[in-house]
Amino acid sequence: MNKILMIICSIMLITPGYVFAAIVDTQMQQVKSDFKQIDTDKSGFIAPAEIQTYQEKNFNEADKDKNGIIDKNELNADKSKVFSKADRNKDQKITKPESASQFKQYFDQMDANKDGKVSEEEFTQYWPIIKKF
Ligand SMILES: [Ca+2]
Ligand SMILES: [Ca+2]
Ligand SMILES: [Ca+2]
Repeated sequence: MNKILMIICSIMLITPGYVFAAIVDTQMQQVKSDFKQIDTDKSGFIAPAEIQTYQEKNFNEADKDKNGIIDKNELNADKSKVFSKADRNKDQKITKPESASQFKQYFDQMDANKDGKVSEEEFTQYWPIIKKF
């Protein structure tokens, strides 16, 4: 976390405050809209099943030819970095189980207080790191 703080500080030094604020604002809006999208029952928390639904939906969208594997071309077309990280063995192919286990890991990372659900606060802290804005 300190590293990130340092990066943010150095960005602030070289970027005029108003530009920086605008960037952060846009990112925050994106993160919040992602949260709303994943929290389908609008409970204010993301349940494991909800992140799974999100993962499946995104997987199916990225898997253009519907063969159950996201290959190199599909990966490049898919702009969400959350999928490229799922390719553990770097063979430029992501299978559904690979993707599912990656999202389970994201969930565990985000659930900082380990209560089995991800609050908006937990989400806004980790999602930008996971998505690597
Ligand atoms: Ca929910
Ligand atoms: Ca495919
Ligand atoms: Ca939690």
